[in-house]
Amino acid sequence: MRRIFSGVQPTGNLHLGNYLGAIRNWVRLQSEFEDCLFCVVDLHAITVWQDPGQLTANTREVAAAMIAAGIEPERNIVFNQSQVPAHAELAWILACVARMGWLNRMTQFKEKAGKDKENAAVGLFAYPVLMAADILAYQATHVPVGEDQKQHLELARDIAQKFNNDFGVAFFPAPEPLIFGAATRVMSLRDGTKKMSKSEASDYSRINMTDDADAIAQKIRKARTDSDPLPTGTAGLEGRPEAANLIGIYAALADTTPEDVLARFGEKQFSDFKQHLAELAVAKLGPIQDEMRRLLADPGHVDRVLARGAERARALAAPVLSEVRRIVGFLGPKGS
Ligand code: AQP
Repeated sequence: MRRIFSGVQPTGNLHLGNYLGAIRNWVRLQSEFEDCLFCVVDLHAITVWQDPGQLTANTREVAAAMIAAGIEPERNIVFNQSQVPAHAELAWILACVARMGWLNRMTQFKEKAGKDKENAAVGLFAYPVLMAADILAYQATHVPVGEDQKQHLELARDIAQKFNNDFGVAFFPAPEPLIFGAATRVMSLRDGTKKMSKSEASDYSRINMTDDADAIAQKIRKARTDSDPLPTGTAGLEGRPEAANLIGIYAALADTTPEDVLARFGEKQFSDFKQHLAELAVAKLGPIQDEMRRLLADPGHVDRVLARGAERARALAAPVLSEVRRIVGFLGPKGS
């Protein structure tokens, strides 16, 4: 059995990096795998403060973006994490398997907690354990992610293996990362060495999935670049992170390679290229945004899709959790 699990946090400002690095790849994978679970990971979102009303709205927005991008909720399991208690239950058990030293090495915690580590939520530190539980609760075999999640996925593999070793079972498969596509790491429009991120303070650093055509064009026009014209080959992008990022975004949106983009725009000025990039971004994102708006006008429908997905997810996770409880030695009614 080949089963996919992947998620996006409903932390607001869903952006082009989330789309190109994750959601668009899921659309392609849904026809290649028997089972796909696509999750709005709201339990992960609250590892940093979320306004409750905003969290609800952001959860619907991420679900709408997935569906608008082409994920079919009838064919896949689309749900929000908190509706399936198995995630939190398994996370606790796995937190007792994972080692502090392993989590201490996670770079995302260091980045997000910053200098004020003492004041970070315990949940932020334990985030990768919950991510392991998300995947293992369904015995998922493949996890499509962007580059930034690679380390967390390696940890999920280590946790799965340690659980199997500790209890002398061959229960959890080691989940494989699927990192593919032309945009595994979309960078900030303000700094080509930082990834495009929801939590970056400057809105000009990212293209949000809710930005209108004017905002997209303005952000691309204002995107940081150097003063040289575009090179004619990818070797000329060396040491030019902002140029490399914009070329990469164009290539990903046009479904082509950076070489092809440079064959067309090499020696041109950024002003000219940016205009083409803005037109392409608007043409590709516009229909998705229209569909998102249509879906969000009927929140009851989105909520029903998530509720139905959660019901199916609970049914898949139930036998896995039941077996985990038996393996660990928890007493309970047979078959619970
Ligand atoms: N810049 C990016 N380029 C490519 N892929 C990306 N992803 C995130 N940023 C980029 C991928 O999107 C999926 C969902 O990410 P997430 O919602 O779990 O949040 P994150 O990885 O922590 O990324 P964000 O959007 O930057 O949020 P904040 O600012 O809150 O950290 C994942 O598959 C991720 O790889």
